[in-house]
Amino acid sequence: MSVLRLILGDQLNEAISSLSDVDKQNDLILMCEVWDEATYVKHHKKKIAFIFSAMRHFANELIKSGYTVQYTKLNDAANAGSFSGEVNAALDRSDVEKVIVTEPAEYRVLTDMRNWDLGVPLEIRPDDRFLCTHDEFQQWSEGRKQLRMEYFYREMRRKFGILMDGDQPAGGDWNYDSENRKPPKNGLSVPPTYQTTQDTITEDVMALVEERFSDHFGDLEPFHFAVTRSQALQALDQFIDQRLKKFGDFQDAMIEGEPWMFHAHISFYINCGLLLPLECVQAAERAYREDNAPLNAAEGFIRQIIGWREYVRGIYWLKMPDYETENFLGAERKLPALFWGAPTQMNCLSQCVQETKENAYAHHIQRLMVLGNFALIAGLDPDEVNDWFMVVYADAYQWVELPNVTGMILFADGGLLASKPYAASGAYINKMSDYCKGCRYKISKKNGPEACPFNYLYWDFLIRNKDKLRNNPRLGMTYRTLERMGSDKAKAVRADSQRFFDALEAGETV
Ligand code: FAD
Ligand code: DLZ
Ligand code: SF4
Repeated sequence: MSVLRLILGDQLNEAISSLSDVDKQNDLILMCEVWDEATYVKHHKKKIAFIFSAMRHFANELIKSGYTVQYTKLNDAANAGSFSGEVNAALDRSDVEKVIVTEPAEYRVLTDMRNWDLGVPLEIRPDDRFLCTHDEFQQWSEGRKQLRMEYFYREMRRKFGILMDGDQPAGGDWNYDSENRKPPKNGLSVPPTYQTTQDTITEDVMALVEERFSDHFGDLEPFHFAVTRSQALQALDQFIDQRLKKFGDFQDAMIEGEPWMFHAHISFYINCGLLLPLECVQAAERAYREDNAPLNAAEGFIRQIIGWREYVRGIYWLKMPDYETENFLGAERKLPALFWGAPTQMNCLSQCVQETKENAYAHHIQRLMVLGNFALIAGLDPDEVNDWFMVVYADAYQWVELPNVTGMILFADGGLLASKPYAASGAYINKMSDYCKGCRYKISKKNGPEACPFNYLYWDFLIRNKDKLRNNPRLGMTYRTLERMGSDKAKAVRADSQRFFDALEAGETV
């Protein structure tokens, strides 16, 4: 009798809890490419190729290390199409006394798994790649009137002794966010991102994706993601050596034609297991301690991983399943075709969508302050926006995507995750990018057909949602400015926005 250890496509690490007590001689490892997972949303082609290639490479590495692996490829004739079907088929094939799996990262999969009827026990183990357990997050959140990332983040710093000098934060402050906002400057040179050449495993997978997923969004080629742990570690090293120094200063900056900026491009690797969050954080701290990176850069990067990443995951598990249907602002507008690449004259949106289509990646500020900001101020339906963000990025999993969309960009949870909506006029995009220079709209114009749509949609959003947002303490000044706005100006804002929405609904190019 053996134990069957199921490893999912985002659990690709030998340190995964389901393998902690593995018996190499007797136990079976099951990995499977299944239609259900590849299509529950129509993932970007690059994401499917990346996951399948990383899964196949990981299975080969396990085999080389002496494990017995049963691996089902998508096109295998007997592929059952689902996790439960594949586990049942493996149980039919072998003499198994028990199934062990690490807890799936998504609520959808865990709920399904809890209902499996296998005829042998199923043990679901905690996923200890995350630094904060569900219970710890629940305890931290209990009794707090408001949940704020900053306080959670400090707890994580203390708990793991990260960037701490004794019991004090390195440098004396917990957070150097105010030093993370330099606008792009002329002549800023961005190093090329990590690239691998494809091997035959990746080539096979790319052919499979072309054949079976040709109707999915996104460009399959060029494909240069890391697909093994050692490649992902090289990508991390390259970030630490070449980009981290400037990550802090230019974390919020956007430059046309520079999709990668000084970001790390490792979310896809951390989320699927090729990298572990703690090792990424430790690498950044080491660079700071060895004088290879300034504190604002190391702290900014570390905050994203042990702060935001763990915090959004905590909120996800605290609030699911209700979190999926939140729509505090009652937003109902359909997602416009420009999100799928239909032409738009708004240069910032056009650039961000095009880069998303090419790379299955956009950096945080593109997601938050261009794509997300537009979705918020245009009043797009949270379901449609969530679907889009799940489809288009190679790092998308619901546990991290949903809180970022519903909580961070759409304020659809009424302020649970963020203290105020991240709404902004075109002035923010103009300050932090060079997109406006190449735009048909005029950033300096506030109203009329030539005006930047972000300028009037921003005020229209505040007017439309006044009843729900007026009492938000962080919007007090904004609403006082709105109240001082003359009625002619407010009418112009409303008329311009109506004209814009009519054009959008009529399918015109806005
Ligand atoms: P860097 O900017 O270099 O940051 C380093 C790491 O910090 C990232 O790799 C990531 O692991 C973590 N991180 C940074 N910001 C966040 C955040 N807000 N939430 C969670 N982790 C964070 N991230 C995903 O991993 N998957 C998603 O599906 C996803 N959807 C998003 C949707 C929206 C609307 C927004 C605003 C953000 C989303 N993010 C998501 C967070 C963030 O944009 C990406 O993690 C980041 O852009 C990945 O690129 P990077 O590795 O270069 O990140
Ligand atoms: C994202 C993804 C895709 C596209 N396909 C598979 C697959 O065929 N098999 C698999 O084990 N995992 C896949 N994944 C990752 C899963 O969606 C992920 O493990 C679950 O959503 C739990 O987070
Ligand atoms: Fe975007 Fe407005 Fe700037 Fe055009 S002018 S790029 S729409 S912010």
